[in-house]
Amino acid sequence: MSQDHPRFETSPGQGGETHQHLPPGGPHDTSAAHLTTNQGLRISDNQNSLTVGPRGPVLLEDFALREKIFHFDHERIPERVVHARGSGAHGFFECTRAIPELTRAAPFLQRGKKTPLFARFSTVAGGAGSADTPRDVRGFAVKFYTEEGNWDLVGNNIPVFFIQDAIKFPDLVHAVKMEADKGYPQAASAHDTFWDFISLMPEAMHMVMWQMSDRTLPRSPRFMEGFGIHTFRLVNAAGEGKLVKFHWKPVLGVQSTTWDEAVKIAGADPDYHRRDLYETIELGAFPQWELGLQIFDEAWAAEQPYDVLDATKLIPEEVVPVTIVGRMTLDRNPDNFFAETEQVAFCPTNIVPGIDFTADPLLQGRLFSYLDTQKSRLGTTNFHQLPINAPRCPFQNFQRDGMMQMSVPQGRANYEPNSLDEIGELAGPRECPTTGFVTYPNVEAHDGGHERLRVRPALFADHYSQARLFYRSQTPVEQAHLASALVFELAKVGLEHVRQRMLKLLGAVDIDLAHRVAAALTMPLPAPADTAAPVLDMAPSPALSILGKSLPKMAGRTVAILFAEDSSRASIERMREAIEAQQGRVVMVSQRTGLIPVRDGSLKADAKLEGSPSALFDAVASIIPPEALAALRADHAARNWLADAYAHCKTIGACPATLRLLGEWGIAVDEGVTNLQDFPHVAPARHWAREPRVRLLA
Ligand code: HDE
Repeated sequence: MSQDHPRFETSPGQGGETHQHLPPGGPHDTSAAHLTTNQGLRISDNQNSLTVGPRGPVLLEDFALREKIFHFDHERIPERVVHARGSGAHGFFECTRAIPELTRAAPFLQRGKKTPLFARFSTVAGGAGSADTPRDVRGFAVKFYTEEGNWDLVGNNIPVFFIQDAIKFPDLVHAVKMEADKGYPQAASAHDTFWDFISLMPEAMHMVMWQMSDRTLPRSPRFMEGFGIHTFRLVNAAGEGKLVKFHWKPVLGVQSTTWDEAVKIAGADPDYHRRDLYETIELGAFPQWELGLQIFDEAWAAEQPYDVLDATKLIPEEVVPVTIVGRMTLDRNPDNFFAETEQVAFCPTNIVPGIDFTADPLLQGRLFSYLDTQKSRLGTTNFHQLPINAPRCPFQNFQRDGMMQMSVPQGRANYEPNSLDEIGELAGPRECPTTGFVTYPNVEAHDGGHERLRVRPALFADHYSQARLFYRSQTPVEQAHLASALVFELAKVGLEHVRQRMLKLLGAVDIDLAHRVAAALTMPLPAPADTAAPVLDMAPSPALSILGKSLPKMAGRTVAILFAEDSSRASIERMREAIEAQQGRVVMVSQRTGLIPVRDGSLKADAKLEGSPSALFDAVASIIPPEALAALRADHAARNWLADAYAHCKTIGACPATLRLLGEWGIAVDEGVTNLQDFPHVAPARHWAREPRVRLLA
C-alpha cells in the first residue's frame, strides 16, 4: 500500500494508510474477538472496499463487502399484522397458591414454584415505528416456558373485545388501520373507516366504552391490567374441568394518563413505554403482576344473562371474585431486541396439560391465525427453534426439514409407527396416552352433547373385508401379478420382522395369497393377524378387475412393423391399411432409419430398432425377406425385440422368415404368434396363458 493513497481509518490519527495494529479499542484491536465473515474467515479490513487502484472501480470479487451489504439488505422482516409495536422482557412466574384441585398445569402445582417466561406488551393499530401512547388497546402476551411445554397466554389490557366471531377480525383491523387510499392516520382510531365499521357493528359497543375510557391511555405497561378475555378451561389430574377467566393485576396499581398527556408524550418521547419498561428493569425496580383466576362452571354460566363464550362480555369481579394464585416478575431486559422481542411468536394454541380451550368463536379463530401468521412473519415453519420460542423442556417428533432447519436428526426413523428399535436402530419418540395432552371432552350445551374425541367410528375397524374382496375379485392372472408384486417388494425388505408382520396381515386378507407370498419368499407362513372386526366374505366384484374391463380393440393402440431392405412393400401396405382401418397407429421400425429400399420402391423407417424396444408398442409384426435374416441374427436388439414382445404376452405377427428366427431363438409359437393375415384381428389381445412359460410367478 502506497503512502500516496491513504485508506480510511475510523480512529483519525491512529495510523492512516496501511494495515497496522492499533491500541486496544480501535478497529484493529487484536485483544478482541476477531471479526469474520459468515463463513468464519477473518476480516483484515472492515473500513475499505476492494478497488482497482486507489480511484478505480470496486471489485465484484470483494465477497466481504457483498456479504455485508447482502445481509444488511435483508435485515427487516414483515412486521406483525397487528400489535406491530411492542416491547418485552424476561421474567418468571411464581406460584403463591397451589391449585392442584383446579388444574394439573405445571406452573400451579406447588407454592413457590417458579416458571421462566417472556412477556411482550404492544399497541394494536400502529406500525412497528409508531409512538407508544396513542389511544389504543394494549396487547399483554406472556409465554410460560413450563417443563411440559410452552403455554402462551396472549391477552389484552381490556377484558372484552370488539367482535364476537373471528370472521370479523380482518374487517375490524382493516377499518382501524390507515385508510386504504390515503395511508393515514397512523396508530389512530379517530377516522372515518373505523367509525363507519363500528357504527355498523353493535356488538362492539361494550368494547367501545372501554376503548374511549382512559384504559387505552396507560401510564406504562407496568400500570396495566391484563386479561385472557376468553373463557378458558382448567382441568385437574382427575380430568375434572372448571371454566376460568385469567386476570393480571399490576402490583403498582392501575394508572392511566389523560388524553392531553398522551398526545404530548407522543411528541416528547415516542418511546415512552418502551423506555419505561427497559429503564425500570435496568434500575432493578422489577415490574410485577399478580395472576388471578375467576373460576366457575357450566351450571353457573347457564344461569347468567350473557354467554360466557361471548368475548364481548365480562364477568364482574364482584360476582365471581378473582383468586390470586401467583405473581409475575419481569427482571431481565432482552439482550437483543430483534432476536427476542421481534422474533417471539405467541400462539394461543400453545397450551399445556391442565389448560384447555372453550368453543368461544373468537378464540377458535385465533387458534388458526397465530401459527399461520408466524410463517409469513418469520419465514419458516421452523420458527419454534429460535431460542426465544423454543421450549425449555425437551421436544422431539417426526416433523422434518423445512427452511432454516437447525436440528440434525439421527437415523432413518422419520415416521411413526415404526419398529426399527426391534433391530437396534433409533426408533424415535412415542406418543404417551397417560402423560400426553388430552383434550377435555367438554360437553357444552350448544355442542348438542357431543364430546370432543380422537376416535374413529366403530365400523372403520374392519381393515380386511374389502382387501379380501379386491383380491378375490381379480382374475387368476391378476392374482398372480399381485402376489408376485408383493414378493418382489418384500424380497427387497431386509427387515425380517417386517416381512413376518406383512405375511400375518396378508394371512388375514386371504390365506391363499399369504401362502403364495410366503412360499416364494421361502418363509414359513405365520398365523394370520388378529382382526379387530370379523372379516367378511363379500361376493366378488368383477368391476374391480382390470382384465375384466380390457377391450380387445385396435383403437388407441400402437403397432410396430419391423421391416428390412427388400421387404415386401405390398404386404406392409396391406398390414398398415388393416391396422389403420381399425383406428390403430403404425410405427415403422427398421435396423436403420430413413428411407429404406424395399421391393417395389422404398419405405421410411420411423424408428431405429435398437432405440425402440418392443415394450413401446402394444403389438408387433415382423415382415422381412429371407435375405435379412443374417443381419437380424447378428443383432442382439432384434432378438430382444421379439423375445420381449413374447415375454410381455403381446401378439407377434410373423412372416415365414420371422418364424424361422423365432424357432432359432427358442421362442415357442402359440396362439399369440399369428400369420400376417390374422394379425390385425388378434393384435390388441395379450396372451396371458403364455406367462407361466416366460416368468416365475408367485
Ligand atoms: Fe391477536 N393477533 N387476533 N388478539 N393478538 C396477533 O399474531 C388475531 C385478539 C393479541 O406480542 C397476530 O403474532 C385474530 C384478541 C396480542 O407478539 C395475529 C383475532 C386478543 C398479539 C392475530 C385476534 C388478541 C396479537 C399478529 C380475532 C386478546 C401480539 C402477529 C379472533 C385476547 C402478540 C402475531 C405479540 C397478535 C390474530 C384477536 C391479542 C394476526 C385472528 C381477542 C397480544 O395472528
